[in-house]
Amino acid sequence: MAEQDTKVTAAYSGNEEVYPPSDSFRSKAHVASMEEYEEMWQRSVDDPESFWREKADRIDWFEPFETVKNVSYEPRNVSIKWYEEGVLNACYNAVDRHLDERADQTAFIYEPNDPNTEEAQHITYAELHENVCKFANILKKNGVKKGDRVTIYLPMIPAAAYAMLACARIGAPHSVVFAGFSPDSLSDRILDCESTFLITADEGVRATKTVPLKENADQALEKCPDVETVLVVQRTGGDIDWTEGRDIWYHEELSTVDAECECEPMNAEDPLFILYTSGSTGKPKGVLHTTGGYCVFTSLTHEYVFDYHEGDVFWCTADVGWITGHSYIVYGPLINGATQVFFEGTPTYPDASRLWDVVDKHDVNIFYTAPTAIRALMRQGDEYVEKTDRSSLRVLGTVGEPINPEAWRWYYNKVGNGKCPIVDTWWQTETGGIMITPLPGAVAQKPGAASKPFFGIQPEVVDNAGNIQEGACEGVLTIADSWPGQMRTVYKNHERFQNTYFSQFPGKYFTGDGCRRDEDGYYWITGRVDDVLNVSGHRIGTAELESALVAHDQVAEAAVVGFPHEVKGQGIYAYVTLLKDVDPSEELRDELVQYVREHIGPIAKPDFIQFTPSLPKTRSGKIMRRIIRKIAAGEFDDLGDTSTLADPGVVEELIDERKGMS
Ligand code: 6R9
Repeated sequence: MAEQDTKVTAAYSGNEEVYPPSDSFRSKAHVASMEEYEEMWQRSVDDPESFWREKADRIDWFEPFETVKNVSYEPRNVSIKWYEEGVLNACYNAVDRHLDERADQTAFIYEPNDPNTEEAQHITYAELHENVCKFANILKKNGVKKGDRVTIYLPMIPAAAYAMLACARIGAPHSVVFAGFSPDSLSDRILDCESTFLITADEGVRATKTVPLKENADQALEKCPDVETVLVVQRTGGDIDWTEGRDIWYHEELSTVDAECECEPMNAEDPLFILYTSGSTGKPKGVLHTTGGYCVFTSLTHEYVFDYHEGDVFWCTADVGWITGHSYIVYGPLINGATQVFFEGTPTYPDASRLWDVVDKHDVNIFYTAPTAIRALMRQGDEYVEKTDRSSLRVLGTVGEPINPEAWRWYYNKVGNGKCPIVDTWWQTETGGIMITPLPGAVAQKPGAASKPFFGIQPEVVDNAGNIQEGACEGVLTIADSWPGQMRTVYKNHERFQNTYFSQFPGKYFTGDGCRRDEDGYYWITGRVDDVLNVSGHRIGTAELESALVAHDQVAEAAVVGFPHEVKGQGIYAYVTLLKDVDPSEELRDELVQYVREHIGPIAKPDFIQFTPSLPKTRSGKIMRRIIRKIAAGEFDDLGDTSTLADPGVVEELIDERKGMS
């Protein structure tokens, strides 16, 4: 297939590359022109009530709502409610309501880790229903009731989706903890949401390795005396320890329960789940999402943003441990009755063709992944892509971090053969669903730009003082009004919710991201403006990393910053000051890397540790992060004003040490 010409059309300013949707794509798209998009967007923000009332029809309600929206962004009194009198069940919408028409349609194609030893499995909507009902009955039989929080620590196996949907079915909010997190991270999350029920597996598998999930869980539970039951799913059959009276096997329980289970009627504003995410300070926050608005928003964005049509095979490569997996593997696509690939594997196992082999094997039409995966595959060489067919692909998507234009072009030309629009979707755990993205049939794409707001979303760029910027500008990204998928609170800490998101710029939701808006009104996300790193699309707070490091008994002080990393986007750079009588050594460096890995998880492993006798600080004792960020990036020339430092000599020392390292 020929590569489509890069066009710079007269309608767009500047010399940037612009990739308009092709006529053939537009002819079948839900939204087929810029005019149509703009008209719909305008209507959605001029009269949000009628827009969101109409869109709520897409889901099934047991009892109708009256009020569409009841929101206050008043900084000390934030309250967000959508469809507040409505009664529904998220699992009913994702599963049961499809049974009349699509009982035999595949819901999930489970593609296991190793394609050479295990077959893909097709799970129909009828089978999904049976599995979820049985799972829900296991939870009920073991004492889980509406409102109880259930922690899920599972690999990417179908039971993870059954577990989430079973919780939704009985009205028990789930808290999924990514299976790559350490025992400490798991116990923190269990304790914070006071869960007494944990679901895990014996082991997970990733490429050629196994992950000792049950062992991690056992370790975590030493700190969680209130956990009464651990339901264990067998994945590998590996040896595990067993605590009688607490641990139960999923496969044994299955034969004791029946395959019918009523869906609990839930209020639109009842919690659906809690998902922890890193903030700029302290421990991760329990982001709480509720039922009605989340179902409307995830299913609507799934349909429009990916131009999803009946019969499409959709594949989001995320893990259900992240928000992307919640919204675009479990809830959004299932509510739309989609067929999806559910992928346990990794992009480079057995080799770097794996993703494209799976695309061919299951005729995937819509493919959604992270820039870090694209960059990693790009480095392996074109031959791994070129030897595959990929002609089934129609739309490509990215999420999690900005995509650099070079990786964008490779994705567009090599993976998509120059014929698939790329939707660069900006959103957050907190937003529940996609907020800024080019709609693929309507909005011409610019490599690296998240582009235009979704319906109902009103981005506002402000300066640090909160002044709204007009036209082409750069500043902090805020959102002016609420949308149905928005988080409702930080679990058990509404104060933190208000302080984090609504206090900086009163009357607006503060995203924590910086952005630029160009002459065409396109949004370009420039990265976090707070102390949160984005490593391979995963958010990690520098405060969490620093407290893990200082917990080590030879460390006096630590400061962590991000630095540009070719594959991960951002890497982790830690400055460590040791206690007075401790000498720096390679062994200690390795030990600290390992220490952080064990305390948070492999994704948090520092790439560099620089030992330093002291850190640049202001006279009031604040670490000058601007300076240590530049030094970590190897940018020594333009350090800006260092006159406020307590001891400017420290900077020279840091630079010399840094130069000695690479
Ligand atoms: C969905 C998800 C959110 C943070 C967000 C931003 C970054 C996400 C992006 C992007 C540039 C995109 N981010 N998508 N930056 N372009 N298309 O990733 O949620 O894990 O909460 O991360 O990720 O910095 O604030 P989450």
